[in-house]
This record gives sequence, structure tokens and C-alpha cells, in this order.
Amino acid sequence: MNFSAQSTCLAISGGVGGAKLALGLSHVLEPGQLTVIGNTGDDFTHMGFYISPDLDTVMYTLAEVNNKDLGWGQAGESWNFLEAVKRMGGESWFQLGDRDLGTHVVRTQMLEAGKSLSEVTSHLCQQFGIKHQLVPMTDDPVATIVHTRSGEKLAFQHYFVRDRCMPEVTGFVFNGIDMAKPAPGFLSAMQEPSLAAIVVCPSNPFVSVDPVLKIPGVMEALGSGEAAVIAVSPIVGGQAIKGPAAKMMAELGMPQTALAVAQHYIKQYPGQVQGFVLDEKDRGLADEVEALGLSTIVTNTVMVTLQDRIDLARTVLNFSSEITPR
Ligand code: FO1
Repeated sequence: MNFSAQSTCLAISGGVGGAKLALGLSHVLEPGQLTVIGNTGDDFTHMGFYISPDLDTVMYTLAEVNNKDLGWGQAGESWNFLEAVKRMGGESWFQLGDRDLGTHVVRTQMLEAGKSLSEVTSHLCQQFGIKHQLVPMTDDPVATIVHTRSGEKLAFQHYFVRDRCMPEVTGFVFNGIDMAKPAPGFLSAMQEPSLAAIVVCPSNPFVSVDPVLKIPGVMEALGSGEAAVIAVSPIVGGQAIKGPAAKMMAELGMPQTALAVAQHYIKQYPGQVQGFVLDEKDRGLADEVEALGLSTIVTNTVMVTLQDRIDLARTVLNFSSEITPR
């Protein structure tokens, strides 16, 4: 299927890396053409606030108010609330900026008033003037739990932020996933006859992408249409651009390579992924990825500038139209 002005695209994203490509796609596609699905396995309630880190990162990035130094939160942030909490002897390991807090307060209030996470996300995006669709993977509670070598089972933010990804991981469990349903906007985007590209953004395969794709019914729905599923490697030259993906791979006994990411997707979702995007640095792996049965392209995937994000978005969409339907 050619990617035309009538085609639609579904992008699956975790935090920073995924958000960069989502921004590129939002510059290339009209609002009606793009739905970004955000991982909610990282969500948690902290000090009474419902925090949805990946939705926030994508939302702030699409609104172009994201904090580029931190990789999360808003630009131009101040920390008066956090300082006041510290002074009162409260918890400060998870840093909530003053501007960011506005998001969490409104989200929490709306959820408590009975709105769904999808409704709240849509409202928050509207306030930021975001025209494209950002949809949580589910409105149901799903929590990523990190299993560690010491036997401890850590809530995701405890592993990621409090313990700075230091514990050795042995696996992941997504509590609640068996009962979770794709959010209504996710379901309708998957069933859209014009859907021509499903882009798995360069996010952590284990804790950002897997929670989305493992929601019951998602892979079946994605596989039922003509759209090509294309994954962009988050591992470049044996390293993760940001975050613990490469460290996790080593701890799980996998090689720290883009090829191992491709193998992971093939093993987890047999026959469901058709395309794989490698960085120039990993050109040497292209034949091996092809040999797995994946159409492969090599391009610059390291998104430093806005133009890099836009270029990668264009390349991925063009690639989607070259892939023969299943
Ligand atoms: N990440 C950190 O490394 N330290 C923080 O204190 C922190 C606070 C925070 C607050 C709101 C928010 O939406 C995200 C925040 N993050 C923080 C990022 C986030 O927890 C992780 O990057 C993701 O969960 C992984 O994708």
C-alpha cells in the first residue's frame, strides 16, 4: 500500500526516543493521519498524583515544550514545590517540577471525577494545542514490574528513577495486562481501513513496546490489515541512545545489538513485524536482519535535530509503502 495523503499511521512510543520520532511524524503528517500510542506501564501514583511519564514525554514533545536537558518534564521548569516538599521531610526521589505538577494535578482530578485516561489525555493535549492524536495504550491499570537478580520485584519507577536502573534485571511482568483492553482510540486507529504504516518507535523493546503489543487483541488487530509493521532499532552501535535497554539486554543474556532487538520482536510476535530500520553504524548487520525475514533499511536513526526527526519519519513512511502486504 502506498503511503498517500489519505493514508494513516499508528506510532507506538515509550518516552524520549519514541517521542522524537513521533514529533518527526507529526511534522510530516496531517493531524488526521497520525495516532501515537503511549506506553502506560510506567504509570504510577506518587504523593497522591497519577503520573503517566511516557504520555507526558510524548505530549510535551509534540507541544514542543519538552525539557531537552532532562529528557522528561517541561522546558523552563522551576522546582519550588519539590524544594518545599524536601523542606518538610517529604519524598523527593521523583522530581516533580512546578509546571509539570499542573499536568498531574489536572489529570488526577479528572480521573477521580470518573474520566478515562484517554479522555484526560485528549483534554491535556488540547490545552497544549496538539492537533495529532495521542492515545494511551489502555484505560485499564497496567503496571510494569521489574524482576531482579536479588529476587526483589520492583515497581518500574522504583527501578528506573529511585534505584537508577542499577539492579540487575531478570525479566518483566506487566500486572493487569491480561484484563486490559486497548483504549478506544487505539482500537479504532488499528481498525482504520486507511492504516498504511504501524511504526514501532525506537523505544525500549522490553518495557516500552512490549507492554503495548502484549495487550490482548493488539497483535491480532495489527496483523489483520494491510499495514506494514516497521520497527526502528533503539540500539545503535551496541548502545542505547538513552535509557537502560542495552544494559537490560546484557543482563538478560542477549547480545547488545540491533540484530538482537530484531530477534526479540520476531520471537515475541512471530510473523507480525515486516520491516526493520537500522542505523548507518549497524549497516554490517543488515544481511543478518534480512535473513530473519525482515525487510531492512539502513539510515540515520540518531535524531539530534528536528530535521533528523523529520527525515527519519519520511524514510520510515516511504519504507512502509515499499513493503509488500502480508
Ligand atoms: N526521570 C528521572 O530520571 N528522574 C525523575 O525525577 C523523573 C521525574 C519525572 C516526573 C514526571 C514525568 O512525567 C517523568 C519523570 N521522569 C523522571 C521520567 C520517567 O520516569 C522515565 O523517563 C520514564 O518512565 C521512562 O520512559
